[in-house]
Amino acid sequence: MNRRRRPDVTKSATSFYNPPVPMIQTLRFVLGDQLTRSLSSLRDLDPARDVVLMVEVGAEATYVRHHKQKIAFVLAAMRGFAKSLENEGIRIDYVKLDDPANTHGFTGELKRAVARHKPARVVATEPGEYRVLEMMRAWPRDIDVPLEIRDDDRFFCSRAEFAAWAEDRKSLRMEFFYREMRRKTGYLMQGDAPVGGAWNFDSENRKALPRGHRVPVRRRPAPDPELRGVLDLVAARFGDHFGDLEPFAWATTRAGALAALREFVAERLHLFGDYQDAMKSGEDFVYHAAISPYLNAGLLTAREVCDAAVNAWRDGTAPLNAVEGFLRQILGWREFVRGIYWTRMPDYAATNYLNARRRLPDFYWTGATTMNCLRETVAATRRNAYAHHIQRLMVAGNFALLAGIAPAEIEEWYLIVYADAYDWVELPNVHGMVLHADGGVLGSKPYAASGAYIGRMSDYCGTCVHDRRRRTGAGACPFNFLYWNFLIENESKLARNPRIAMAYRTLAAMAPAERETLRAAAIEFFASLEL
Ligand code: FAD
Ligand code: DLZ
Ligand code: SF4
Repeated sequence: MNRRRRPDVTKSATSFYNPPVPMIQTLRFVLGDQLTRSLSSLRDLDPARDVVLMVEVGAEATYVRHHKQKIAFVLAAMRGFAKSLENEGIRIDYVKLDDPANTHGFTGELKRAVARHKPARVVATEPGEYRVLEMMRAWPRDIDVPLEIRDDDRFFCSRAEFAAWAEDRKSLRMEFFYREMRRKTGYLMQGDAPVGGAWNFDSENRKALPRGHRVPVRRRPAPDPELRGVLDLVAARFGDHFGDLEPFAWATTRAGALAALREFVAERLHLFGDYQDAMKSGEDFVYHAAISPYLNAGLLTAREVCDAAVNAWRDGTAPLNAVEGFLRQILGWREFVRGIYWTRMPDYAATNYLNARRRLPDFYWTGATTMNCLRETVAATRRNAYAHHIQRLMVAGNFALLAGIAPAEIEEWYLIVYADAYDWVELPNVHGMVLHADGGVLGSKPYAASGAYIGRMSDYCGTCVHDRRRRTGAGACPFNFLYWNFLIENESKLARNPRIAMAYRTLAAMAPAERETLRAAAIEFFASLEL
């Protein structure tokens, strides 16, 4: 069949593949975060008899009102992936957002496609979100053909394998899981022992950026031709969503994602470990990889990213502390949070161990706050639909923890604002790592920190109207009195935790009047924000 004659997925406003076509064996439904050629549902594809279904639906952009760049990224990446399959001679049924017949939901679009193609069966890969799995579980009632849901084997650890590892363990700790993953994959292993004689090199890592240090400029990927149309579509339909649409920060094709990975490995990986906790005004990416949207949507696989990092160590272009630190994020944290998500959902999301109830302050959207660290983090988030890990954890997250923001409110914010955010990865990070709302399932302690930490790891405090050295009184850094107030408010739940025992010893040594002053400062602060 002549490939050039195939309809162009970019030009049609409606489904461009028009049945009836006889003998459709399998309809293969691929979701917007499943853009991987080796996806389980595409594996045994027969181009002569199968059709791949991809659908742009309003519900996925609006069930929470995603950042404009996130929507544009997913839609442009979907179109690019469809085109690459089409170039292989695979039949695609691609429903665009502006198709007048679009029902704007996965179930409605699957039903319409089944009616169009009358396939013998439907095959899908399990989704990344519990919400969508619930939908899929109802599909056998909605469609009159057999449905096969396959494992998503793009991860190093399957759901079943994680469940087996977690079973009977009193506590689940990333460190031990990560060591299992190192043994399983052989990454940075010498027989049974870790290369370099240690499982981690954190003592060499986590430095602040030296004054005057210049971070290599992250190149913005050249815009893919597909992207312009998508940007216009998103501006027209979702213009009132949070975030800047342009300049657009992301590649949307596999080639672009691979180029971004190569650039990271060549220019930033060698200092990833040293500066993984560093923050700097105006440096939105520092030495981070900025590849999470690609990994989570499927444009890159976790294995090829880990291979690239480990090869850089083998070639001598990146040191062990950097490569191990980076590997730990992907082989360790990424797999671990997914395992927690799937073994604990749906009950996990409903827990609220610290009984946090306050509403989300408006400045998470507007950036209008005197706290410079938060202003910088929200501004970066708005610009790129990205903030690096320490901004997410120790600035936006730390504030939400200390202020007792209700888990559901801050979790929705994270799900909306980041281009890499899907429930399976966002929820455990926010609910567990940041808020300790799971009571310690994911991490042994909450990451509560005062202004001293932010002062040490960033240059934010230097230009802030608040004084990170002051606990109370005029100009005191809110992170300071909120930190002590947090410990006081949660004393009955946290004081016995050995990992924060030292802070509670300091609190115990504090004069009652000092405690009262800290409480009063926090209460006044909450009142000023109407929280
Ligand atoms: P790098 O710092 O360069 O790390 C490399 C890769 O490691 C990342 O691309 C990512 O795939 C993986 N990784 C690192 N840390 C984690 C982690 N804690 N959990 C899972 N994967 C990790 N990551 C998401 O992909 N989606 C989210 O919605 C998300 N929400 C987060 C919310 C909070 C409150 C926190 C503290 C972290 C969150 N993370 C999330 C994890 C991490 O912050 C991002 O993966 C990272 O910032 C992405 O940028 P990068 O590619 O430059 O990562
Ligand atoms: C995030 C997103 C958006 C904005 N739009 C679509 C879409 O139109 N079609 C689609 O298949 N996927 C989209 N996605 C990604 C889905 O939300 C994601 O695949 C599910 O949440 C399952 O993880
Ligand atoms: Fe943030 Fe406090 Fe530093 Fe200001 S002084 S930037 S509020 S940590």
